[in-house]
Amino acid sequence: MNRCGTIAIAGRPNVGKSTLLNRLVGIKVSITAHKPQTTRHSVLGVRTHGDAQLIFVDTPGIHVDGKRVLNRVLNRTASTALLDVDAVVFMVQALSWTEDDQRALELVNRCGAPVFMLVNKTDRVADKPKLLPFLADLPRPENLREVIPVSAKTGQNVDILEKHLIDIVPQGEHRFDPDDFTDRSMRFLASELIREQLTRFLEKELPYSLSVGIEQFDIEEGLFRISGVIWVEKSSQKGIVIGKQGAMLKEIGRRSRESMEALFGTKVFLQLWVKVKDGWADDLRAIQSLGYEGSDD
Ligand SMILES: Nc1nc2c(ncn2[C@@H]2O[C@H](COP(=O)(O)OP(=O)(O)OP(=O)(O)O)[C@@H](O)[C@H]2O)c(=O)[nH]1
Ligand SMILES: [Mg+2]
Repeated sequence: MNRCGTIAIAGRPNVGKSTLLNRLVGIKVSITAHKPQTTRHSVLGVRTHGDAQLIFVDTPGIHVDGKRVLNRVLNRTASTALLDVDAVVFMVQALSWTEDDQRALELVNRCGAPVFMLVNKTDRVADKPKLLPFLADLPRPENLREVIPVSAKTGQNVDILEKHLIDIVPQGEHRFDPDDFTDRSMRFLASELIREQLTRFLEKELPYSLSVGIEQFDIEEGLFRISGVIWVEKSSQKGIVIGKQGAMLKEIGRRSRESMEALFGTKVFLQLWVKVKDGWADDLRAIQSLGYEGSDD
């Protein structure tokens, strides 16, 4: 009898949820960056271990300061993803507990599924004994099963989590082919890889105001021909994205193309354009038109 379960990965922004998802799945299905709220969609990652299929839902980081519409939509996307799952991986960062962690804990407590609490980035803790009082004082989720110190980056202890999850998934038919690793289209993954490079290069200059659309995705013999539009809020931001004599856009394009070639295993021809869409991060309809799920109530 096969087993199949859905596991949400939740926590405040920047704790390493997407890095963990990619490690659990074995390839990059969700983009990562140092900037908070990098993940904006609930991305599914799938890994099949024999008779047990684990379907992971990466969620946007839960953040208390919900003034901007985009932030509220992201919080809503995260809490919706916690409904109806078989387990929750609640991630926090070693030696750090913030108001956002508290908010994330409240949402995790509402969902009722068993919780595995991961204390991530332990590779950054040089003085390991310091972890002990932190672990002892951590607020405990209601349905806590295990607290596991991990490093999503190095993979340390991620196998322990994986074993626990394989043990608890309920009986059920597999929803994905064993070779599938995500429910997202190549088109979506391509747009995310562009957004990843934009977020990494322009971390300080362009808070939240970027979005990417794919206008062309043609599969030719031995080549993917892709063109993408980078949407910014103001024309001044357009200049920043393009850079001096186009240098920034060229570098972002080169890196995006390389990560697409690595993910798709084929040559990619990539063209990027930058366009201005006025005030989109504050405009719910514009956000929805760019493909974000969720509503703002
Ligand atoms: N040193 C170290 N860095 C990590 C680890 N896990 C993640 N990071 C880094 O932390 C940053 C945030 O990682 P993400 O995986 O994007 O975090 P996230 O929780 O998905 O963030 P949001 O999508 O914004 O909510 C990136 O720069 C990662 O490389 C870890 O175990 N150790
Ligand atoms: Mg993320």
